[in-house]
Amino acid sequence: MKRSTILDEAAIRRALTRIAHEIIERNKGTDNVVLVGIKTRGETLADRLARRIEEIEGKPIALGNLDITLYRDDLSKKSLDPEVKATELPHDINGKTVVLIDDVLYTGRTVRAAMDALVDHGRPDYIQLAVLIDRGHRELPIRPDFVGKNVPTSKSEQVVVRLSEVDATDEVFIKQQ
Ligand code: 3GP
Ligand code: 5GP
Ligand code: MG
Repeated sequence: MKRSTILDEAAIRRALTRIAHEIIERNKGTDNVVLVGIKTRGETLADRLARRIEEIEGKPIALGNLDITLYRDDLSKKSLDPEVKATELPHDINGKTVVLIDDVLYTGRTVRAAMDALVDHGRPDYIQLAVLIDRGHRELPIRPDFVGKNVPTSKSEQVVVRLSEVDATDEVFIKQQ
């Protein structure tokens, strides 16, 4: 397997610290902000961002998550539509700014499904998108507001995201299938 590292542990930490500052700055604080992670690794990233933002701002931030699966039995057919499974949105999102968080942005179909689920739940004033990696190949007019790293990929490559809470290590690398 050919493998090339994109982000190591320190680089992931720095990217998340920068994104935390960007979210605070863009929204002039976080009083009206709800972070919503897309499971599984987006949820982990949302937890980390929430902790970082709370350290910086000195007060708690609203946090939720969405569980989205794809209507497919393999990951090679990229264009099938994702389905929203379970949702934990403990906070009222009406009139709020929701920041969706995912590990990798690819076709954009997962984010579209997440936005559908959000608007069923309430009417946020704004929805923003934060991703650790944007690997390109969008199939919908969706773009991230906050990006850890833009990584041009070929469709045959896979971006592997390892986060210590789930995988016992922090690393992002590209795997050639
Ligand atoms: P994660 O969100 O826990 O990281 O989509 C289900 C899981 O498979 C996701 O796990 C996602 O990261 C991972 N995955 C890896 N490569 C792909 C891919 O090319 N497409 C999709 N949809 N998921 C992928
Ligand atoms: P989408 O194609 O809808 O933008 O992405 C679908 C889901 O799969 C998202 O949760 C996204 O994070 C994940 N995903 C897509 N491509 C990759 C990839 O190459 N690596 C990883 N780790 N996740 C991916
Ligand atoms: Mg993901």
